[in-house]
Formats: sequence, C-alpha cells, structure tokens
Amino acid sequence: MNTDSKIYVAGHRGLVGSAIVRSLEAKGYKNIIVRTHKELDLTDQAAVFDFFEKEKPEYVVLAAAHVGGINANQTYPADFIYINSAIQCNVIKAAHDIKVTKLLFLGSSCIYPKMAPQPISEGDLLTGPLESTNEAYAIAKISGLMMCRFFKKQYGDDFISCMPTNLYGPNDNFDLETSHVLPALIRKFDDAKMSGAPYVELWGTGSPLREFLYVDDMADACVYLLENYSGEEHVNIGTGKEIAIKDLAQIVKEIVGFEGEIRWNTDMPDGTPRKLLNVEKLHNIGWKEKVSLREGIKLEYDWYKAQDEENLKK
Ligand code: GFB
Repeated sequence: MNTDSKIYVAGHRGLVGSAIVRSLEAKGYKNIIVRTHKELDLTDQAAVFDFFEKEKPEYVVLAAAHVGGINANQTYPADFIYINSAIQCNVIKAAHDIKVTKLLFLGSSCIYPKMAPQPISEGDLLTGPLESTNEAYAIAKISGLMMCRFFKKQYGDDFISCMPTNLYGPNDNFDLETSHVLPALIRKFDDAKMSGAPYVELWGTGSPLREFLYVDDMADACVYLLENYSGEEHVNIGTGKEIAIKDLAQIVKEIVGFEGEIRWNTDMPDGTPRKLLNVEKLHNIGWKEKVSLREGIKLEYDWYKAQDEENLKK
C-alpha cells in the first residue's frame, strides 16, 4: 500500500470508520474515498456493484455495519443479521469481482462462544454455543470472516479479517436505548451531574467483565494489519486487559465528577460473563495499544462535552 493507493473506507461516519480515516490520513494516505449512507446504500447489491465498477478502489476497509449495545442486539435481531449479512455479501463480492488488491473485514469479539476459555484465542471460533443477547450479530460477523477466508482459499484474494474487542471513542453512539456501555455511562453520569439527580441507574449486576480499546488504537492496528498481514486466520484486536462493569462505572463516575449513588437494574441483562481476547497473535505481528483506559475515557468525555445535541444524533 502506498500513499497514493485508492482506499475505500466503508462506514466512514461511524465510530470505527471515522477513526480509520483519521489514522490513514495521519499516516500520509491521500487517496481515501468515502460515501455517506444516503449516497450509497450498502445493502443494495446493484448500487454497490456499480460503485465498485466506477471507482475501482485498490484497497477496501469494511467498517460499515449495523451495530449497537446489548439492548439493541436483543431487541432487533432480524435487523442485525439481515443488514450486516447484506452489507458483507455485497462489498466482499464486488471487491472480488473488480479484483481489489486487498480487503480488511472488521468483526467483533462477540463471535466467540459464550463459554470460551479466557483469554479467547482465534482458534476458539465455532467451538461452542454463542451468547444469546448478540447471536444474530455474531452469526453475521462469523459469516463475513468466513467469506473472506473462503475467497482467499478458492480464489487467492488477499482478504483479511480482524475481530476488535469492545470499542469506544469519538463518534460513539450516545443513545441510551441502543448504545454500548461506555457512552451510556458517560451520558448517564453527566446528565445526573448536570441535573443534580441523586442516583444513576445502570443495567445488570455490574459483575460482567469486559475489555475496552480506544478506537484510535484500533484504527492504528487495522492500518498496521493492512500493511503487514495477509494470513488466512482472523486476528484479535484488544488490550488483553479486562475490568468489571462496576469498576468501570466507578472510573467514569470519577472522571465526570458525579457524587451521587449507583443503582443496578437487574431486570436488564448482563450478557456474556466474560469476554477477554488473547492478543498474542497481534503482539507477535508487532502491534500493541498506546492509550490507557483512563486516558481514553477522559478523551471520550471531552469529545462528548464538545458536541451539540444535533451532532450526537448523527
Ligand atoms: O456494551 P454492552 O451494551 O454490550 O454492555 P456487550 C456491556 C455490559 O454493561 C453489560 C452493562 O453487562 C450491560 O448490562 N451495562 C450497565 C450497560 N449499564 C449499562 C447501560 O446503561 N448501557 C449498556 N449498553 N450496558 C455487545 C454486543 O455486548 O458488545 C454487540 O451486544 C457487540 O454485539 C459489542 O459485540 C462489542 O459487551 O454485552
């Protein structure tokens, strides 16, 4: 990949895609192409094929996906499986047809079995039943990574996949019904601080363990893989460190400066008990994260406070 290579980043307005564009630009890549959802509906096969035919990107980063937190995944499983499967099928096949040089597909750590041994290695894929709250999303993402693997096997396409852990950062979704836990905590504590509310209600028991990676670190890892990796197996992207949701809540509470109480609504699901990635393979390829959890949360909180309501809805 050289700085003039034509690189299409699908999903450039989202948390992940926007970070990948920032990272590519920071590394000097000058020929990045993007399309908004309005300009190109990635679930529309004819439109996607037409776009690839006309633009002929050399590299593709498939960061466009229908995503959400535990509640959204559980409430809208049909949307999660259909939209993600359609996007992947269309983009991967179009990339194959026009013979792109390389494609990077992004999945998620929820592809692994609910009771996978911890930390979870790439080889633990498809060794047991999935976590029910995000099964639809996981099935779609497993199918995407397998498509990349099989296109490589049958046709020799340089299609690679990576599976990031829970991500957070600028352009996150702060809608309390559909967001992931970190933006939800930031918004809940900040709203309570601003309104002087005596307590904040969080979901589940607080005991599940999760791993978090700042999205700019993840983007850096993705560009590193595009430049340095062409293996058949997907690569986990994470920190290899985990934290209980209740400890995470304490950190966010401190950073925001909320002094009230935390209450746990156990009618809401906990989801998978633990989801820690084994990142040995990524370390062996030569990449490691830079931003600590505290630094990252501070950066996300500052970003959140700098947005107006309209921007947060985009
Ligand atoms: O981030 P999250 O929504 O998704 O929730 P998953 C993580 C944990 O935080 C769960 C708890 O145990 C939640 O019960 N939690 C506590 C909260 N308070 C809140 C809150 O106010 N909002 C939210 N959202 N959670 C997702 C999958 O699973 O992880 C996706 O559904 C994807 O498919 C993503 O893989 C990375 O970590 O449980």
